[in-house]
Amino acid sequence: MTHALLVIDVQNDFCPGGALAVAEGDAIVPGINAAMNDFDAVILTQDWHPAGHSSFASTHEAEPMSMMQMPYGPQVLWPDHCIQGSTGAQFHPDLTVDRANLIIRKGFNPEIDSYSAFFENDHTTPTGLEGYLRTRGIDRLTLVGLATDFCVNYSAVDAARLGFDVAVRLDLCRAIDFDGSLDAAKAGMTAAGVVMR
Ligand code: VGL
Ligand code: ZN
Repeated sequence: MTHALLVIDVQNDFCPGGALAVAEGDAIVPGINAAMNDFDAVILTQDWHPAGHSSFASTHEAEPMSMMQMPYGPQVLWPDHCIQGSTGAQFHPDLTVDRANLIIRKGFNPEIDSYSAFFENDHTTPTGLEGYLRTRGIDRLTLVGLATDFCVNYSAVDAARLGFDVAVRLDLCRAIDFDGSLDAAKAGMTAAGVVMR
């Protein structure tokens, strides 16, 4: 099997001091760097929103972390984060970005959020990652990164549904854990056939 490491959103805004900080988000960076040597390919994702993105609470003059009904379903409204070209959108400075074969950006469509590395939140619009993996003969994925309960979760479930062999290294992930989201994510990943270790 050809095995890729998929590193989800290890960006400044998801680390302590960032706009949507995940507790200990930076603590996983050394372990991720070390793990990169064990894979046939390394792929990084980068959350990459335009200013005024529809997933931002400020766009709707709403409270951050409130919910909004979008044409594609319910959406959490986040603080402004990972704005294209900003320092917050850059990878954590200690992440070994040079080792990446591919960097895939997501969330650039102003009208649709994109938690998953494979599809936007309408579950239909592809990012192109599936084609990259298939054409390179990659059939096995290990996911690490931020946040366990949102972008790692959505990416892992989509990958499993697409037929990839999927594992999540929970020790190399950290969660937002908002309103039961971590427990729900673990249950969803288990149901989809994702192995967590
Ligand atoms: C993420 C919320 C909003 C993530 C991205 O990377 O998990 N969460 N945008
Ligand atoms: Zn985002």
